[in-house]
Amino acid sequence: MDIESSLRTAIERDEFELYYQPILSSETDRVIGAEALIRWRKSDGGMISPGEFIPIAEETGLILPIGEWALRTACRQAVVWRDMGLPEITVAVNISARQLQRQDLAHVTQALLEEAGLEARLLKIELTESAVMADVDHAIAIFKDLERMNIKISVDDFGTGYSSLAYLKRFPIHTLKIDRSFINGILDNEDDRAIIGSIIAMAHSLNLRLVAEGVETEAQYELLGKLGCDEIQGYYCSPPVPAADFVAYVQKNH
Ligand code: G
Ligand code: G
Ligand code: MN
Ligand code: NA
Repeated sequence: MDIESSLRTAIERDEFELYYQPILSSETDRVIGAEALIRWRKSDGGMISPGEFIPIAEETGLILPIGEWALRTACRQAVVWRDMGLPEITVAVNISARQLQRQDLAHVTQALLEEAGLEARLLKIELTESAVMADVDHAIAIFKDLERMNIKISVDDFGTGYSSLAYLKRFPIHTLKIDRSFINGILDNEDDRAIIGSIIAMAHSLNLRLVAEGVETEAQYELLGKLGCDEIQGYYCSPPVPAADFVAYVQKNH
């Protein structure tokens, strides 16, 4: 079977799973969020990475049902964590351009929140800079709907596209996630450090929160905290892990 036909049946066969990567506050060093990242385990046991199948899901439109499954699953998981009495954790779900193009993203999201019984403020929607820029007026309209519903929006992979912070000011967004390509060099490259410093300063002047992605070492973690970065995500803290391991991580780091 080709990957497209296997993808078509993967939801019915329950082959998808969400992993969760912790996001820490640099102020408290505690877990305040999780990014949900989809995993596909085929019936033969083989794992296919999202980097491989998400583009196909986008081309074929299968990202619509898969994306809805991911949103529903993440909302339910957040309710489970809340009801376990874990410290408050915001769950971020990746949404692709194709999902944003739909008129009813806000409605679908509202319905899934209600179905799960999750407060809107505990959900974040992550969109890449390029998905946002693909149709700016439409994105702004959808973001306004989401904002009215009290759902926060993060711009993912920030810095890899062509948008400027001055431009993003038009959008009702809450958080910028600095792409990991900027984090790699901050310790030994003065230019990279200067770029991060100015992104942080400008973002804060626009009242945006900043997350650094791809933080892999303690030295990077410490430096980003000093530079004023609000939240940290990366292998240094933890890779994406199954839900049960995420809970263990939160309990250990609290
Ligand atoms: O998890 P990984 O570490 O391999 O993620 C690879 C890419 O797949 C990332 O760019 C991520 O944004 C994307 N991705 C992971 N899960 C989802 C999802 O549920 N929906 C969408 N649209 N993209 C996802
Ligand atoms: O949605 P986004 O494209 O930001 O997806 C995050 C991707 O980055 C996932 O594929 C995740 O597994 C990966 N990732 C998370 N932390 C790190 C890290 O510290 N280093 C690297 N190289 N990749 C990471
Ligand atoms: Mn993301
Ligand atoms: Na990213």
